[in-house]
Amino acid sequence: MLNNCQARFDWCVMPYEKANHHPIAAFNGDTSDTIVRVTAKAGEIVMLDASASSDPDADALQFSWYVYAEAGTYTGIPIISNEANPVAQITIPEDAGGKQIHVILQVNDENEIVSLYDYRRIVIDVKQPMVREGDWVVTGVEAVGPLEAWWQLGLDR
Ligand SMILES: [Ca+2]
Repeated sequence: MLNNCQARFDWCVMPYEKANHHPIAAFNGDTSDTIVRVTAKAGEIVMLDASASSDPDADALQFSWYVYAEAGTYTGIPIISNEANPVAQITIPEDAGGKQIHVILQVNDENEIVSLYDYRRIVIDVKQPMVREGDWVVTGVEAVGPLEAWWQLGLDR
């Protein structure tokens, strides 16, 4: 917050090229501010790609990926590899089926005036694995089949 105020003050008293401006965090090439929705299977490794992030001042960028556990419904903390790199990987735990995992991408610039931040939220819906009985796919006591796939209908089609 203090950093933002400092940057706004600089905007008032300095020409554009001498003030710092916010970096733009991109996820899979998307530079909007929308929440990203991803569907994954339990046990899968999901690529997290912020390599298209940029800065209007051409400042160098620092990256941080972390799980926002309080926002999700999965109670554990999934492992993120290369969490300080533009491209990271999250391993979806085997017991996360049917749960939601929220990942935060934080990008900040390396600027001599002040460092500014941009964020993205990636919401991962983990598909519920199911038990196949004959031609029917069963989740808990509720039959929802027959289905072609082992994964619950409607989550990503
Ligand atoms: Ca900047």
